[in-house]
Amino acid sequence: STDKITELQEKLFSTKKPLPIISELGSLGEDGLDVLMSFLEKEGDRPTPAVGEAYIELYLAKSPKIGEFLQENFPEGIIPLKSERNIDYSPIQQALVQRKFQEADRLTLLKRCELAGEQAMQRKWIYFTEVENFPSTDLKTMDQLWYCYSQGKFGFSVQRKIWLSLGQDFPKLWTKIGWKKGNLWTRYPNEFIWDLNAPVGHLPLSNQLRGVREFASLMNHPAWKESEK
Ligand code: UYC
Repeated sequence: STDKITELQEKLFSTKKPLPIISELGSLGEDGLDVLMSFLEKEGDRPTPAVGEAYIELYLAKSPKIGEFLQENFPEGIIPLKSERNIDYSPIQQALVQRKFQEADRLTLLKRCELAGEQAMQRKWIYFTEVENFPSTDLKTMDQLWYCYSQGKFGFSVQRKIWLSLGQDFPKLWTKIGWKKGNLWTRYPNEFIWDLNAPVGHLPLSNQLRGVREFASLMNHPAWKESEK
């Protein structure tokens, strides 16, 4: 077992596909978790899905020693919760590390309303013109939270990549990410898949009840173009 752990440790620091190794180490008890802590010490300042997965494995282990390590080194998780409008994104981070995806989705809509301002908070939905004025910093924070705490499956930038690959065709995107089956819309909330078995890009949701323009503004936001350069 020590041999096994040493082997996984070596692989972890050299492979291009660390995610399965991290999950395996997470299931191998204290010695495996020690490797994950050293992985976080080394890589924790560069958030990736691998770093997020290691953080979650450690967080869910619920050991006092590990709790102290996380509290000391990553009190706010592994994503810097930057906001240009003084918005607190820690509730989304809290939900995601516990893999409570439905709650994280509700919070992500709530925070988008907060970002849009007082009127959007009252009406509980967002105009596309408000999305255009969202600071890139805040959108990227929400996107990184979803991306890094979902093994790279979820997030606005993931949805955008798929949308671009489909020639910016929204109906094709909805089918691809499980928001529509044939002519039928997926019904909120029970028909959506609230775990990592969902199709890539399934979450977070954008309600299409008032048309596609809000989601189109999100997909077209300058935030994503900067990092694609
Ligand atoms: N809902 O169908 N949706 C709601 C989605 C549509 C509808 C919330 C997503 C189609 C109604 C979320 C899809 C449609 C409500 C989503 C989807 C429709 C509602 C809660 C696939 C009918 C009640 C947050 C594209 C044909 C609320 C919110 C209301 C809620 C998400 C109906 C997250 C991704 C066109 C009646 N749907 N939604 O926004 O406002 O309220 O009346 O997209």
